[in-house]
Amino acid sequence: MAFDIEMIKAVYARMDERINAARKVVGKPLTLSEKILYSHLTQGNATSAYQRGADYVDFNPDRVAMQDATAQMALLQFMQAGRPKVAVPSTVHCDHLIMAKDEAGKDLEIATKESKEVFDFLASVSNKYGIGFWKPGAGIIHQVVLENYAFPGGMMIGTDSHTVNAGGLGMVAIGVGGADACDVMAGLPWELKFPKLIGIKLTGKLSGWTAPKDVILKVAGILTVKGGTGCIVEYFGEGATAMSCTGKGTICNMGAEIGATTSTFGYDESMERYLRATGRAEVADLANGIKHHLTADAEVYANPEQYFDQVIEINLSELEPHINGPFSPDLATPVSKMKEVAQANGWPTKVEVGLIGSCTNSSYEDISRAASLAKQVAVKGLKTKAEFTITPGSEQVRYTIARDGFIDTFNQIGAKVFANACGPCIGMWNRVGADKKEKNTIVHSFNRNFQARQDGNPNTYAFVASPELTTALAIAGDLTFNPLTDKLVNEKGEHVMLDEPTGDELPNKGFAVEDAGYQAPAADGSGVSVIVEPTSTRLQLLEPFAAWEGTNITGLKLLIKAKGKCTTDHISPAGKWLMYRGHLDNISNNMLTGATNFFNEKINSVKNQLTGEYAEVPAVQRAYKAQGIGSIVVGDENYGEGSSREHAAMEPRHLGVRAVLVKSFARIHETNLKKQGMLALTFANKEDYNKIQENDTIDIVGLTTFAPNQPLTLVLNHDDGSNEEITVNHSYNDQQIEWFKAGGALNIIRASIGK
Ligand code: MIC
Ligand code: SF4
Repeated sequence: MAFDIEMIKAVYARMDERINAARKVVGKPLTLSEKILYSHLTQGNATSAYQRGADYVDFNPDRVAMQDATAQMALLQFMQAGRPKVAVPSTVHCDHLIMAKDEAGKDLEIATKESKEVFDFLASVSNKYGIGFWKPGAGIIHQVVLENYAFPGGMMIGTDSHTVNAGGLGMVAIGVGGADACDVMAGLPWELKFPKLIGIKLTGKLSGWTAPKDVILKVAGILTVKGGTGCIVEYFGEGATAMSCTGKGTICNMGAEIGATTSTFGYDESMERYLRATGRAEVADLANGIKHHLTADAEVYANPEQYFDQVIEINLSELEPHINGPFSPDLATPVSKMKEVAQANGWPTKVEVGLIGSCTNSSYEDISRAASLAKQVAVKGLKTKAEFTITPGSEQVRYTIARDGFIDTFNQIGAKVFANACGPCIGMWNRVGADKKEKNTIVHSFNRNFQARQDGNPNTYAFVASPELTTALAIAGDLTFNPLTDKLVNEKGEHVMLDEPTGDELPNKGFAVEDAGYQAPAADGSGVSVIVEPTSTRLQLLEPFAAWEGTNITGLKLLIKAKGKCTTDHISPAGKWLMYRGHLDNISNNMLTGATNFFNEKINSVKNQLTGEYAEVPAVQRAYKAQGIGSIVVGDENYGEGSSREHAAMEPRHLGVRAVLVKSFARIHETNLKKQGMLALTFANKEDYNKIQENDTIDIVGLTTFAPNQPLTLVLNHDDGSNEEITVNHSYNDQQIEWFKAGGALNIIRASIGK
């Protein structure tokens, strides 16, 4: 039985009217993205067309998903909103807090003990407020959502940047911070700047070694980590329809790595097959009934240049497998060029570990294709050179692949099967020897490979590839091995080639599972109590942030001028810090500890302007806070790229940083800063980054007349007594300015309780 079928019926029932209204105001055929967006307007039927990339629009998403590491903050905020029950179907998934070390069973047992307090908290809040709860071990949020909740034409938000994965089933699914999720669960509209649209036409057909992953690895190479910012990417063409639904999920999933708001595909037979295979024939039947609304109008795909802001065409028949990395997911190298490129860059070529799975690539198809390679190891007399690990995406996938013998096949090449959880992907990997910080290479089928992300070692060169190629490179133990052309030497000294991977899109015998790990909420949760111990180190109830003081903000110390890439992994690292995701004060001790200080090129070492001494970033900021002095953080391009974690915005807010001034922002992080009552500013002239000096005291002028589209002025007071003014831009609309004034969006919801 499908979850929330009545909600899906209601969405489909209104689509015809809403899409017709939209077509009228837009005045031309519609893309799929527009159909979904316009049929989820808070106002109901569209009365005017929105300008892409310019207009802020209120939407009513159909559902909300949260994972354990971000759900804690989201729900701590929701608890303050004064609502008895969530307004839309919502779920919590326990996947980020399980350390991968030995094997699934043992690791899970340890994690459930260690994080008992947090899991109990999430389970009881879910129970109380009507939220579906997926226990530790049930699987990774995005895989569980794809298997159970995603539906063509739907719109959802989730407190994780890879929520976009559900685009594989034709949704518009968007990653957000917890405060946004809190709004939607409280029944408020959700605001988004109407996105621009990128159309990607896939011609030809995937074959041989090339996998869906290679499509997105290639796209990342073309668009870079910033290229999708503010855009929805819509895929279409014969190559798209010929691909599996889960393959589409992989492509959408990693669309987060190009900064895209989300990615999506039109409803087709692959989606129908997947819905039926995952027990949702009813949804497939409903979708078949309104098929034409679940894809773009025919004119759009026939002449995409007229309807999209940018069009890219990729011929899948010619697409080579790619390997992206190290340290950035957009550094794309075709497999045939790796030898040359690795040598030129001095990348270590011995592969130490191959890791497959994660929310990006753990479908039945992925695993069966990887297993077809693992099988060849024994048959061809080979020996696997690297270590090999698997993190299945859900219990349903794990149970089914175990039944079908794939786990046994992997065990024969010495694999470790970790729990159905994020594990190494998010740095929950107790990798032996990582603390020695040796230069080494790993290859994985995950989506992100920022420095130190997987094992905490900044000298680990992590490369991203398809599960098939990851398996082949692990067998070879060599990053430069090209399975399309190269031979391996087996134990007998013979030269052998690996055969192309083969697999099944869906299990022939159907999916199976004994206990999927789902816990339904109480029908009436009013009697359920949620306990947060005041002495807890892992959970802390939130105190409201102070409102704006009503004046210009002056005398801010420069906390750090961050140099180069500053992702959310640099601002609020994960790994060991994940344990404090529910305790704002404790997690604040990781604030910006991964960022590089422009002035001394060191990580986590900034000057305390009060003493002249260098110390760790959180310590310096706490020293300012103790004196009641505010500060400002300066950054480079695409600041806050990566995760949706709002801790990266709440920590500076909590510790007294007032503004973040950068060359450009990643979307989710910019919104998170606004939501928490911070000033998110951009240089009007990017060169002004160079004017910021280490001992600057900075004033923000113009706040008493703070208004949309009106720049503010910053006065840089240098320590030689001189000062200069620079102009800074912002993207606040009227509503967001109210958040700033109230000291955060939540203060506004709080104030409305009882009204
Ligand atoms: C990630 O992939 O970086 C995460 C961990 O899933 C994050 C969420 C988080 O930081 O909790 C994300 O992508 O949003
Ligand atoms: Fe988990 Fe990694 Fe997926 Fe994020 S990207 S949800 S950490 S598996």
